[in-house]
Parts: sequence; structure tokens; C-alpha cells
Amino acid sequence: MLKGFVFDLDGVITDTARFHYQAWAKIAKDELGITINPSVNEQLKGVSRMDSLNVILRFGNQENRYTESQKAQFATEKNDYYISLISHMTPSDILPGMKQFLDDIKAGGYGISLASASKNAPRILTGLGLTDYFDAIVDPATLHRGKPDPEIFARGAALLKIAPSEAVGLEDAVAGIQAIKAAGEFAVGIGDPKLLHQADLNFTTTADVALPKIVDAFMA
Ligand code: B16
Ligand code: MG
Repeated sequence: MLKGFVFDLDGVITDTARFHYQAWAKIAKDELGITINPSVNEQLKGVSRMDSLNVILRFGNQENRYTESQKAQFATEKNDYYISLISHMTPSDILPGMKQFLDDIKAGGYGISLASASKNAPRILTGLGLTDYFDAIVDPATLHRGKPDPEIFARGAALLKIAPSEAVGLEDAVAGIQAIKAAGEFAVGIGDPKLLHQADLNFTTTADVALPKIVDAFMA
């Protein structure tokens, strides 16, 4: 029986990827002398802050150039700039259809949790005015492994006190869909169906996401 929904944040509820990109592009250029491009940006989606920095350093062939403490400094600098960018977020930054979808699942009595790799997720939900919809938020600082490992989605269901088989996970990234499936949950992909072919059900855009379709597919 379907009892709850475990949400990814970036790319599902709101588009923070553009702010991550803007902030990383600045730090990469100013501090590392590396010019990143949209294809590097794709590799940063759903990836933790420090792993994102490592992706950029690898791209710039500077993998072993800095100490851990220097890297921590770059990550802090990126985050300070990123926070200044997201501080202007408002409910108008919720992706199309997602407020209605959250209203529908809340009205249906389902549990709702957040499985975002972002340590800034609570701040973003506040800006979007969505905090009260969430029964639980996974703290990414407590995780051992990132997506595609199932840990974050398993935790999202556990915090709702439901079994993985009773949960739907929503994701826009391939690694996220793999994490949902590995956790034993029903995977809803949002984005290119060819890219997200491992999902149990796919919607091309957030505006298409509809509760009755998910319930039908879940029960089929
Ligand atoms: P932070 P998600 C992820 O969010 C982003 O997609 C990824 O680009 C970012 O590096 C990560 O959060 C960590 O974010 O620096 O704010 O802790 O897609 O898992 O909601
Ligand atoms: Mg995402």
C-alpha cells in the first residue's frame, strides 16, 4: 500500500542547479583558474559539495594540487556565495505543478520527506514556503554514501516510519533513480524518459506530475 513520498529537491521541487553552477563557476575561475561548462555542471547534480569540487578539480587536471584544508576553504567560499544567491528565493521559484502536487498528497494523508544531498535544503524550503509540507528531512551530514547509494532514500522512508515498498521516490537525476530502486522504492522520474529509463514511471516535466497516475502505476 502506498503510504508516503520521498522527494529530491534540486530539479524536482525547484531549480537550484543554476545557482550551484553560478557559484561554482565563480570559485573555479577566481580561485582555481578553471573555466567550467554546462557539461561539467551536469556532473554536479545530486553530488555532494566536496564531491562537486573534486569533479571540477579533475576536469581542470588539478586533482592533487590542494590540501584537504584548502579544499574545505574553497567549498566554504562557494557555499557563502551560493547562500547569497538562494537568499532571494520565494514561492515563485517552485517548479510548475509541484505546489499543487504537494497539496494533493497532503490532502491524501500521505507522509512526505526530503532526500536531498543539499545541506542548504531547510533554508531553501523556507524560502519556497514549503517547510510545513515535510514530515521529515534527511540530514545529508549523517550519510555515509551519496546517490546512487540507496542510503538517503532508505532513510527518507524510515523517517516516515514506512517500509520502502510503501514509498514513492521522485528524482530528476539518473543516480537518484538508481538510488530509489536500490532502496526498494517505486521510482518516479522527472525529465527525459530516455535518460531516466530505469524509473517505474516518468513525467517529462514537473507540470505533468499527477497523483492519480502515480497511484495507478504503483498499484498496477
Ligand atoms: P549543498 P539535490 C544537490 O541537491 C545538488 O543537486 C548538487 O548540485 C549539490 O552539490 C548538492 O545538493 C549539495 O548541496 O552544497 O547545498 O550542500 O539534487 O540532492 O536536492
Ligand atoms: Mg535533483
